[in-house]
Order: sequence, then C-alpha cells, then structure tokens
Amino acid sequence: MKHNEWWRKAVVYQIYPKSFNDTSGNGVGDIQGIIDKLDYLKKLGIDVIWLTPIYASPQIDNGYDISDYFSIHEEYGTMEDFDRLLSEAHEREIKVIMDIVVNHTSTEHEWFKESQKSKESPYRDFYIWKDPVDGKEPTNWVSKFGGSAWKFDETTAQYYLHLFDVTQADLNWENEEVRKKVYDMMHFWFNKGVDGFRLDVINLISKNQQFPNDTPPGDGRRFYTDGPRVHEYMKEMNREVFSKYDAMTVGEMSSTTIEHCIQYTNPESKELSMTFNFHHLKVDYPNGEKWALGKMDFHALKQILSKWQIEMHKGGGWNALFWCNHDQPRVVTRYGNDEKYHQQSAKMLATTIHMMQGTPYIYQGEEFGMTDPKFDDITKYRDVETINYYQIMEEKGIPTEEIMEIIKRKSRDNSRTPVQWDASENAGFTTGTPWIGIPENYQTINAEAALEDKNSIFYHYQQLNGLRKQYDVVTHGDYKLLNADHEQIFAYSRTFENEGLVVVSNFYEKETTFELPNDFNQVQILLSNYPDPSPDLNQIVLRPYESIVYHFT
Ligand code: TEU
Repeated sequence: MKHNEWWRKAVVYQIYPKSFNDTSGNGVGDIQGIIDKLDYLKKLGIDVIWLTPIYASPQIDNGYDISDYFSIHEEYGTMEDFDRLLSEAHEREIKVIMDIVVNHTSTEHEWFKESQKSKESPYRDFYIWKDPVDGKEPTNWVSKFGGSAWKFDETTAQYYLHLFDVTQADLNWENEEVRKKVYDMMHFWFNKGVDGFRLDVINLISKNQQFPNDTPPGDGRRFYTDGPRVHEYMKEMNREVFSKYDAMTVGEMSSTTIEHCIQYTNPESKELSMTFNFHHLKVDYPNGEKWALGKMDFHALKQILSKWQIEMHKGGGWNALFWCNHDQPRVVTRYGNDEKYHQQSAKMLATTIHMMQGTPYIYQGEEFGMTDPKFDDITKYRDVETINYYQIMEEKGIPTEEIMEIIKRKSRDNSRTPVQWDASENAGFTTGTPWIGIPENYQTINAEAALEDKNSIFYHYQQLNGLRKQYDVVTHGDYKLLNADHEQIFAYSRTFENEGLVVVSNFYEKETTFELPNDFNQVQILLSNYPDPSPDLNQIVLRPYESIVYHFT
C-alpha cells in the first residue's frame, strides 16, 4: 500500500538554536535569529524545521534538561517571539516541529523539586526512587554520560534514576498521572499550531520493573531499551494526542532494532511517523565503543543502511535519513574529506543519503559543508558528556594528549559550533562573544560564500530537495544495493512503477570504475558533483568522491 502523508515527501532542517544566529549580541543564538533566516531556509527548499529544545532550562545539557515545558528559555526570547516564528514560518509554507524530552526532566523542574522533598510527596512517584541495596546503588546500570545511573539523595536516603546527566532525572512512565501531564503539555503546543514533535530517546521510557542487575556486568540498557510497555505508551500517546492533529512525529531511538522500528512506524500500529536510528553512525566505533578511534567500516556502512532500507520498506515502516545532528561529529570530516575534496565529498554524502527512502534531515551548516572545529584544548569544550568523559579518563591517569585526540574526533561539540554565516568577525553569528569557539575555516566555508557560488554544496542540497518533489520514485521506490562487494562504491537502485534511479557514489579519493546494470531503457543524468560525469554507461569512471544520479524509464 502506498501512503501519502505530507511528511513522506518532506525535507527537514534541524536547528540548534544556541548556535544558529544571535541577534541580541549575548553570544547565544535566539528565536529572532531564526526568523531572520527563514528566507534562506526557504531558498534551500526545506519543508520543516525541527527546533531542538527551547524550553526553560538550566542548560546543563543545552536544553535537554527541561525545567518548565510551558515557557521559553529566556536567552532565546519570549513566547511572543515563538508565536511570531511559527506564523512567519507558516507564511512561507515551512512547518515547525518541536523537540520534546519526556524520558526525563531537569532536577530543577517543579515536579522533581516536590518529589525530592519526602517519600509522601504527591510527586514522589513521578520519578524513579529506590532504596539502596547493600548500602549501594540499586543496580549496576551506567549513565549514558558516564558513571552510575543512580544518584543518592540525602533528604530521603534513596536513589533516583538518571540515564543521562545527574541533573536529568528519569520520569516514571508507569505512573498514569505523569503520562496524562505529558499529553496535556503536548496539546498545549499543538494548540499553538506546531506541526509535530521529535521525541527525545523515546524508546527508553519503559523500564523493566524488576530493576535487575546486569549480569555479567553490562550497562543495563537491555532493561529499558524498547522496554516492556513502550509500544503500549506510544499507542496511548498517539490515541490521546497525535491522532487529533495532522502531525509528523519522529522518535529518536537509542540502540533500537528494525523490528521495533517497524512497529513504531507502520501506520497500522498507530504510534509514530518515523524513527531515527544510529547504527550507520557506529561503523567507526571500534567494538561498539564511542570513545575510541577507528576507521569507518565501509562494508558495514553499506550493509546496515541497505538492511534498514529494505526491511523497513517491507515491514511498512519509515526511516528518518541523516548523517548529522547535534550529537554527531560533522559528516564531511568523519566520512568524507574536509580539505582537498571538501566540496566533492560533502555533495557525494548528501546524494547518497538523500536518494534513499525516508524523510531526510539536514543539520544546520551541513548545507554548505561545515567541518569539525578540531579544538585541541579541553577548555574549548562545553558539552557535559565530553567534560564528564575527560574527567573520568583523567582520574584513570590517561595522558591528556591521548584523551584530547579522541575528544577532538568524537565530541558532540564538533557539530555545536556556531553557524558560519559569512567571513566577518565571529562568522556573522554574533556581535558579542560566542558561547563556544568558531572553526578557523569560517572565512572560506560560510553560507554567504556558498550562496554566491552556483556550484556550491548549498545548491547541490537545493537540487536534491527539488528531485524529491519531482520524482515519486525517490519517495516510493524499492531499494536494491548494487555491486555490494565493491571496495569503494556505494551504489543502489530505486524502482517505482515505470521509472528507476541508480545512485553511484565513490566514497574514496582513488579513481575507480563501475558498470551500470542494463535492465533499464532510456537513461538521463539527474545530478552529479563533477561538471562532466562519465557518459559511457558500460564503464563509468568515478573520480575522487564522485557521485552520479541516473534516471531510467
Ligand atoms: O540523545 C540521546 C543519545 O543517546 C545520544 O545521541 C547521546 O548523545 C549519545 O549516546 C552520547 O554518546 C538525546 C539528545 O539528542 C542529546 O542531545 C541529549 O543529550 C540526550 O538525548 C539526553 O536528553
């Protein structure tokens, strides 16, 4: 069955407000800064903006620690500013989705403050409190940001659970009242006119109520990832909230499986529109370890992306497609070449992911090839996860240079430096002092330069967005991996009714060749990242990072 909800043909642009555009001069981006760039985004051809959290927050985790779901973080502006953003975006036919964090709240949230006061507090059961076991943590579960996932609280001599930072306390989803409050809050934003939600780590909300120890010692994730009641909660949320609006919902799924994602997103399950998964961004993690340096495993990359393409399609699920977000290093530095082949590799990566089935996401700055900043010194980093990691490694006695080598490649701050708008001071991001440093390359890599160059990465993204609108095969086509064993080429076909696409990308610097399958008739080149792509279809020569999209009828 062919589904035609609007978000299946949409392209989403992710905004990390803190680093997007500062109009007040305080060194932090703001809502007015977003409004000022809406025409730029319209020109890029995107359909939806995803705003990472802009709610009131102590900002320990840059807004993923919410202290009030009903107000705007004051550095970003006011509720009036937000309403204006919404109407200005809608005027330009751009939809807006909010990022909502309901696995946990900040410990500054009123609910938590009340909950903490006593075991009898009416809010006690809003969070997950447990007695010590043998005078220690209730389980051996590990926080995603390092250390134990439990924090002892003197007031009542119990521990509370925090899967992330100690200031991010996990909500107790078993409590019906919590769920009701969350749904009411979602209605509040829908009633304002927002078009949907990105749901932060939503597959972690249901915990195994036995709270078992992970043995042999593990981090405990198997006891709360895609947990026992998660689908029940998603169905309830859909029934109580999403089904009442023409909403788009995307669940951020930590360490999930295809089977679960099919269940989350198949329209018959009535849960979510689509899911993010991260398996294709772990192919450079040696032994699954984020904080270690490894080469990208190209075969694994092809296999993983292809498996998700094929199986989600077969199961009626829907993928969110992306290389970049605010938690990942910049893809052009990571899987491409951010120096000699900056333009070519950034365009190649864009083409490879955008021509797949799903809804593509562009992370701010990706559209003109922003790179990692390569900061060497820990004082330049702001991310709580990075700083925790640094401290843990230092305590273990690991030499500073060794720690910094890893942080430089792996820190989430790699993608959080300000958008490089132009070649002026502070890259045109702020007239004040930016909250985090700016990569040295801003004088050449910036939005203004990209807009002036007809061959820039920006216009390549614009073309990709256009192709999605023009060709149904991009949205609906079946996917097939071609020449799976090729050492350098990622090639696949898409077929739908009487048309087809073949996308061929060289992921390396070395020139190579590829033979096009001859099951199609007429062929036309839709897009490439070199001015003169190979006309000989029997033996296509692909130059460094060259990528070509062929269309067949
Ligand atoms: O991230 C969830 C998550 O598990 C990761 O992407 C996380 O950043 C990574 O495992 C660390 O190595 C979401 C948000 O995107 C992230 O910014 C928040 O910090 C996190 O949830 C907690 O709300």
